[in-house]
Amino acid sequence: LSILQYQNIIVSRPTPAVALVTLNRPKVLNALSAALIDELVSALSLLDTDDTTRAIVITGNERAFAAGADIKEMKDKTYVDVFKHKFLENWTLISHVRKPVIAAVSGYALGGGCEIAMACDIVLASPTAVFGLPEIDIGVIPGAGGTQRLVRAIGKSRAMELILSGRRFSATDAAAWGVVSRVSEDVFADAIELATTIAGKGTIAVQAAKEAINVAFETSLDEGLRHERTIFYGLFATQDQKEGMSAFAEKRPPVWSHS
Ligand code: CO8
Repeated sequence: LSILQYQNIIVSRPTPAVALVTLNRPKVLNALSAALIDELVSALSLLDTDDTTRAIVITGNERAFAAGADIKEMKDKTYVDVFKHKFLENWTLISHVRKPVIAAVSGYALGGGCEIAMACDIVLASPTAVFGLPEIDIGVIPGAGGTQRLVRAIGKSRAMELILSGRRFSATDAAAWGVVSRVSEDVFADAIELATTIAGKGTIAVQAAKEAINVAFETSLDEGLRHERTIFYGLFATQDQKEGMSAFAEKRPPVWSHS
């Protein structure tokens, strides 16, 4: 990991199995330039295939998780530019990472910043976090999942109100509505602690659980239940299932081989 050097993000390893990706354009509140997104996507791809990494935390700084796509970079683009070059299309890879990804949000999570947080598996927010999809105020709409994920998270009426008005919402509202799992006084430390807990479980079961939960967003209940059962059965082919259940019967902690 020490070889992962970037200009717009910092990749570090706070605990042996956890990778921390810090968005790092503090002067512009971590505005998501194309270069930043390229680096984020590239780092996540590498971490996803790195055997030592079992959970990932994405964060910003106290003042901003990210205040959205870089408006100054976008403002002169034409339809042909964005269509032809699939502007920011690669950012969707964030939601295809197999490993658990936790967003630790402090300060602004606006526009693309809010969308990146919502694309993560778990979002923790500091009491100062400010969420919002203000794209309407710059003449566009959310373009990175906002109109889809916010509706699924908080329902149509609230999503309509927030996206059509561009109004920001607080950490407390985000927690009450289920956009974030909880408000945390020390969001950076708590996210790493949660990531470390998850990284201490059997990797295959963790990734299988994530996959099964994500199916719930994409299909009918019947299909989802079938998918869940298939994944559940599949885990009986793993060493970790043998170990986990034997350890329970033998009244000892399991030792995962992640295989
Ligand atoms: N883009 C570019 N620069 C930005 C952005 C941004 N989104 N946000 C802040 N900055 C810059 C400011 O221009 C300023 O730079 P400078 O010092 O050179 O003038 C610096 O950051 C500090 O910002 P402010 O002076 O504005 O700080 P304030 O505390 O007064 O205000 C706000 C903070 C409220 C967050 C304000 O900066 C703001 O409204 N920012 C824009 C928020 C926004 O509209 N976001 C949505 C962008 S559109 C979008 O995200 C579409 C998503 C598409 C897909 C993305 C894929 C991942």
